[in-house]
Amino acid sequence: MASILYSFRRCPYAIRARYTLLSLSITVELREVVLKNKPKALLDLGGRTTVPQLLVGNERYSESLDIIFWALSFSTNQALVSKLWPSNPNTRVKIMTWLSFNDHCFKPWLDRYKYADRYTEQSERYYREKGERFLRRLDARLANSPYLMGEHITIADIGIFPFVRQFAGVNREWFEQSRYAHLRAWLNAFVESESFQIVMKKFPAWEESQQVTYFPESS
Ligand SMILES: N[C@@H](CCC(=O)N[C@@H](CS)C(=O)NCC(=O)O)C(=O)O
Repeated sequence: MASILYSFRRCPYAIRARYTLLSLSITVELREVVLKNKPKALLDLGGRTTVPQLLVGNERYSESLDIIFWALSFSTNQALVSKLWPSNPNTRVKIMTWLSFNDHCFKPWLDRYKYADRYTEQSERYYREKGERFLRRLDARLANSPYLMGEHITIADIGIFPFVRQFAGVNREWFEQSRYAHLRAWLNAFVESESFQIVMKKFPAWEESQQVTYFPESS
């Protein structure tokens, strides 16, 4: 039986999980969730009900990074695994630091920028400028290499690009003329990739009675 992934198409956490699964050619059963109407099967698991969540037999991975690390350990493509998650301890610390900064420092500003009409204490511009601190760092890094850790894509890139995409989408005109040319090129390469088209394919909300849907779909 395939592992089960509860997912939501536009969720940046779910996008990074699906992108990693696809990159490592791991097929799962996809259950597309409507956040306002979560399926009973997900609620019945108890505890966290956020997406993405992966069920592998009796094991449950209820955080996107847990899913990414499960996929890395499950894959038999060692050459690719060692590119996505290099064995060098310094590189690993750097990757985790970037991901942690993204999730804990950048994401809160992204939410405020995206929903500035709900966070009325400050202006949209204020929130954008707070988020830009991260964009500046990313852009400086990408001025010297195509990916955050150098010549090869790692889980730092996969784990961060969906959040930058959301930030860019709040005011596309602003982003397109912003000074972050390296970051734009990096983001565009992801968004225009064939993998991203597969990752973003639309699926109807999952229902218990439906036929199994696989991700990625077999071609
Ligand atoms: N830290 C979690 C965050 C996941 C998360 O917040 N997902 C959002 C969708 S983007 C969600 O499920 N929201 C619904 C809820 O909080 O009930 C992860 O890395 O997977």
